[in-house]
Amino acid sequence: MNTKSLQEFDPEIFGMIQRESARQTDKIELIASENFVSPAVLSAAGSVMTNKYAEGYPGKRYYGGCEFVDEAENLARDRAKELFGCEHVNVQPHSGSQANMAVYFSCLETGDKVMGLDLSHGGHLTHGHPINFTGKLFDFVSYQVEKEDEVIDYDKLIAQACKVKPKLIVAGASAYPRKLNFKRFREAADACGALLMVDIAHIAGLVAVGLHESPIPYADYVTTTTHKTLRGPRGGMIMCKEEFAADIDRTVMPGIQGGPLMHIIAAKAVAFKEALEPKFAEYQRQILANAQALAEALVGHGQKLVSGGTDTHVMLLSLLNASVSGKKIEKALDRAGITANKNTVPFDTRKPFVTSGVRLGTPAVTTRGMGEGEMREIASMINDIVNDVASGSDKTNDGAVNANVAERVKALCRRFPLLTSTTQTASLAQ
Ligand code: DSN
Repeated sequence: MNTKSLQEFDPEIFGMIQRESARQTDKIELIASENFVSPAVLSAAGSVMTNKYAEGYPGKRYYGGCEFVDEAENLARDRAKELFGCEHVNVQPHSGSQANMAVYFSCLETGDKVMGLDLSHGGHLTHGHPINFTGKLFDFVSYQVEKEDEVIDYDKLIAQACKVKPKLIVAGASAYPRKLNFKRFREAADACGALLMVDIAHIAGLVAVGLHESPIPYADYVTTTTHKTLRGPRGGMIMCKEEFAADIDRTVMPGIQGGPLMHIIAAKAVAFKEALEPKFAEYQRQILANAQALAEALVGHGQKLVSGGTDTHVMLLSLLNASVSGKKIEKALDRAGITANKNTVPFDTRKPFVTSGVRLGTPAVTTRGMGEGEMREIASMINDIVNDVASGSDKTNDGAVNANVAERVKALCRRFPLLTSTTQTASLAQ
C-alpha cells in the first residue's frame, strides 16, 4: 500500500486542503449551519475506525471484529441520551436528510399526507419540497409564516392541520429566526391525530443546554444533524420514544443505509462529551448574545431582518423591497472575506438561485472567540457592503468600500486566530 504522506503522495489534494484551511482561517464565517470542530473531534473523524464495516447495531452485527466500534457506538448513544434526555437514539444516519428519510419511511406510506414548513418560509428541502424525495413520495402540504410579522401563527397552524388531516406534522427549520413552540405543535398534531416529528438540526446545541425549549417531551420523533450548533462531525441522528425504537432502527439499517460510518460515530461521541461539559453551555449563551448583538446592530444601521430580529443563532437580512438580490450581496460579501449564503425569504419574488435574502449565523464566529463588540464591527462591514452595492457605487468607486472592508476582515481574523487543529493554522493572509 501507499505509505507516503498525503503531502508527498497527493500534493494536489494536500494543497486544496491547505487552501481550504487558509480560507477558513482568513474569512469571517457567517453560514448559520457551519462550525469548526475541535482537534479531538477531528482526530476521531480521521481515525482508523473508517476501515471498519459494522452493519447492524452494537452486539448484533453482520461482521466480526466489531468489539471496539460497538463500544464507541454504545458510548455515543449513552451520551446522546444524557445530553437530550431521550428514550431511544440512533446515531447512524449519515446526514440530516437520511435521519428525516428514516422517520418518514418508518411511519408513512407513499402518498400519505404530511405538513411541513414551506422552504422559503424557513423550512428544509426534506420538509416536503416538490423537487425533493419527500415532495415526490408523500403528499406534503406546506404551512407558512404570516405576512405581517413573518412568524408562525399557531392558531392558524392548528386550524390548517384539522382541515388537512396529515398523518405527520414536521416542525423545525433551516432559516426561521424565532423560537419554535413545540407545545403548540403537539396541540396541532393531537387536534388531527397526527404524529409529530421535530427537526432540530439548527438548534440542537441550544436545545442540549436548555437555551431553547426541548421538543423531546412533545415529539414522537426528533431528528438532528450533529455539525451545526452542536459542533460535532457532519452527520445525523434520530431520537424517539421507545415504542418507535425498533421501527426506526430497522428503517435506518437495512432500510435505507448499509454500513455505518464508525469513525464519524466515534467523533459524534466525542462531540457529545464536549457538549456535556459546562463550558458548552457558556458557548451556546455566547452564540445567542452574539446573534442579538449582530441583529440589533444591523437593524440600527437601517437594515431589515425577517421578523425584525432573532431569538436564536440565525437571522435573515431581508432584501425583499431592495434593488439588490441575495445573490449579489453574497458575492460582494465573499469578495470582502465574509462568507454567508443567499436565502429565500417569506413571500420572496426572486428565484431560489437569486433570492431576496442573506442568511447569517453566529455559531462559527463564536467558536473563534468573537464577542458582541466584534459582532457590531461585522454588522458595520455588512452594512457598508449592502449600501455600496445597493447604491451602485461599488461600480463607480472602483471597489474602494469592498477593499476597505476586506482590510477590516483581515485585521479581525488576525485578532481571533482559528487554532482548532494543526492543519487549520494555515493562512493565506501572511
Ligand atoms: N443545508 C443546511 C443548512 O444550511 O441549513 C440544512 O440542511
